[in-house]
Amino acid sequence: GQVIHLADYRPTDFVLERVDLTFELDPTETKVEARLIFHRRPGADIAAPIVLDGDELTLAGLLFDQVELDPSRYDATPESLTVRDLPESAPFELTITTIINPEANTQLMGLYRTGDIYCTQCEAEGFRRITYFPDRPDVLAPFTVNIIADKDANPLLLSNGNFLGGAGYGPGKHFAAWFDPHPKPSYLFALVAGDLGVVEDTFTTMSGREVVLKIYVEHGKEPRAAYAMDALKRSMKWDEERFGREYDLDIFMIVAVSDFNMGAMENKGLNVFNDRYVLADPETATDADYANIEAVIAHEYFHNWTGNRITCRDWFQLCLKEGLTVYRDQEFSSDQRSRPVKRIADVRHLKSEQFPEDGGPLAHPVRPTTYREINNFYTRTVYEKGSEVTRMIATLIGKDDFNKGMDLYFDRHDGQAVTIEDFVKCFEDASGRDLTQFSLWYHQAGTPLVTASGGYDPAAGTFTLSLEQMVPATPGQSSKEPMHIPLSLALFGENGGKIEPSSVSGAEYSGEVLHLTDRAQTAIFHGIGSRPVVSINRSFSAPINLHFDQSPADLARLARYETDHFARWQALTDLALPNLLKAARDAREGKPVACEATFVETLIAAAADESLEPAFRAQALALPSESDIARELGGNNDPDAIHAGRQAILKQIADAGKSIFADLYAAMTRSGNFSPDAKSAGLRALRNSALTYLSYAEQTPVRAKAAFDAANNMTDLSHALTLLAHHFPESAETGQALAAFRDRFAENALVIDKWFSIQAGIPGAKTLERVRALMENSLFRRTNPNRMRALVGTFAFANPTGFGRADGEGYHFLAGEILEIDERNPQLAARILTSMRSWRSLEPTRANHARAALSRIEQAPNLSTDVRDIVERTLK
Ligand code: BAL
Ligand code: ZN
Repeated sequence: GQVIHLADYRPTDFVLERVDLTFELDPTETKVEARLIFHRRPGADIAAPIVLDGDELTLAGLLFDQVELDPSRYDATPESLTVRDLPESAPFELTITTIINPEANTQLMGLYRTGDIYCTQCEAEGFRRITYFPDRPDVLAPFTVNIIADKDANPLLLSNGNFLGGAGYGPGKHFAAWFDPHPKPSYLFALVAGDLGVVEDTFTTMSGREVVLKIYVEHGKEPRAAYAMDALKRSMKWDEERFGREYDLDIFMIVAVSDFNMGAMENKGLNVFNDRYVLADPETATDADYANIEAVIAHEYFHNWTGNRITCRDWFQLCLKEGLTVYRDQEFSSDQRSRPVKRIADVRHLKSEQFPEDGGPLAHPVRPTTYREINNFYTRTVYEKGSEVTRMIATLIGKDDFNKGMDLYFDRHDGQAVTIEDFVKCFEDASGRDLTQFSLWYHQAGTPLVTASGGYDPAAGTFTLSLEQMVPATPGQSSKEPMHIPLSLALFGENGGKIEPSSVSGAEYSGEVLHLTDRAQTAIFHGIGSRPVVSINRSFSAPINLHFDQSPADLARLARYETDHFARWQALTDLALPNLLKAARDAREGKPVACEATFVETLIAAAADESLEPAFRAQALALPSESDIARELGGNNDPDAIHAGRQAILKQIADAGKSIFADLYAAMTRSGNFSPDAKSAGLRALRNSALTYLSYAEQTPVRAKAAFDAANNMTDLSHALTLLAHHFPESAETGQALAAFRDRFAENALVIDKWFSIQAGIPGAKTLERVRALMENSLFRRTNPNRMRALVGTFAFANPTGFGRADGEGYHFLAGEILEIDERNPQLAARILTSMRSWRSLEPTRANHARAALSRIEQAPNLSTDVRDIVERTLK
């Protein structure tokens, strides 16, 4: 594939007026007839031909204004259809016939089969695998879709928009027609056909229109769609109340399918979901599953305005819809659940997933300027950092102006395909603030490092804070400009209570936000009567690394009385990290590992503090992960030493807090009825956390096995199984529990995914053999992306000691798998391969093995563009 540059963007020469599609569905020979009405864009070159995109297509017929076109006027290849000698300005119609094979479509892009269902995935460039088309997001048109299929096998025939009608169509067949009046780009097209069960409900919008809601799932799974339906209705209501956005069709449909590359897809009026983000009941779904379902249902629904009504001009603008929509779903979940706990979870995720991306060979700006394969840009940076950039706009200009800017965006750009510049302009116009420097967040990759140091002058009553920022070099960007970094900041007294400065000089400080705009800046806080304890980057107001040398005593103070609970958690993390880093170093040198007392005491006090939410306390007890420690260590990393050091610290906390953990575990007895709400989930999380520490202290699997046997919901059951498998892998209890779990859930694919992924995550060098054996298990399905992600993905992404075993066999195993997956599903292969992104920070022996494995992939013949792009960038 060639490199695409943002700078080369040009509007199309032809305007698409209308699309009329007819599908005659057949598993191996589906006939697609596309009637497309175009006219030449005023001002476009009158000699220009029209060039339509294709991907592995064969042209089976071409009419021009209903008449067969002379072959001298067109060229068709699998990748494009070019038609010449077109009218200067009059509209004309092309009728294009293609024959496609859904059964053979293992890429899961375009029209494919999942089980006995026909379904589509068109974002980003899947529509061109269905018919020749101007397959780019700035070409918008209303679509009419006619679907013809066998009636028995496909009682359901679905597409976007409103249902026009249906009828019999010859022996054994029927048809249905759909019309979507909202002009849309092809990536939002969807078609589903087959035999599915349905859950139905209605929602009355704020203007009083009744919308029919339908969630389609496999027959028999209808009860498991109830929570998704509830989340959908709450999302619809929230978008009306928070952003004034109302739904705009008569019907909103969700279809859950089991073979899907992404999490879900926001096709207009017809969302298609990976079934793991729809199906839930207490017996089979964890609290995390429920939270994810709520978030993904909301995310796809919110795209109806941020993505569908206002879409992207080109794929470089992907963060326009994704960053904003992640921000919206995070806000939704914060309002539905606990805001600080949601923020902690989101920041944890950002740091463990996006920071390594931003600090490695795959780093790219939130709004990139080049790509070779757009599928590889559905990244944590575009999504999660994109959300953080939106959040920073709200922090910078304040909530009122942010709301005004959003209203302006919806008013000004409804029905358009726009850019990040258009988006930012709305907030500049709403607030009167110049966001030019701020916009560097879209254009400069890399996580900024802010170094802070403070000094108190009692005589002058001033506190002086010196700040420096540095944005690391990233691929293609060797030198960076200083960014506009909004730092939420507050000063506290040594015994708590906020200290309000009388004035601040040297930096703008308003609404408790300090604006860092220069490379180095000194802010002086005046009128400070006693030594302050400073809290910087509260609520993680900016996605940065902060180096601020605070004493353990001050961190312990913040952990106790910061009014922002996110900042309390941050203080606990900042107390933990030096201990974990030292433990990793000591373990590597064979020295005994010891933990600082302030840290252990503060942590245990937080765990026991009944004034805090249980979910918060559970978050506090979940120490930074091994990959977090690796990132902080920065290089020459030995995963075994990191693991050993962290385990030693956990054991010391467990021993020190044993009686408290025992009390917690006993006190948090299960209530009779399961409820997936956030409060109940928090109680389960804290109880399970106590169980983990107790088991570390006791060093036997007995209590975990008892918890496994007593569990009445999947959260407790899978937690107990994970504890058994990860900490007592060789025990008889673990063997029994794994077997019992498999037998009980063998028929439930989503639960069996957990069974695979728990085992793939067992620390240590032996797990590779287990993973290999599991691939031969009768429950394993190579062709199912969820299953592949559960086993191979978990092993590569979430098992540093197993995947990163010293002899390099883990990396070589992955190389073999990537090449195998790539033949079938390049997108999936490329995604799993990104697990190698931090290979350069390994110690030399492992790094050499990793490089050899990557080179083996790079040198393989017939690599997909997807994998070639990732492997070459990773090695560069
Ligand atoms: N647009 C792809 C799936 C999602 O982000 O919603
Ligand atoms: Zn999205």
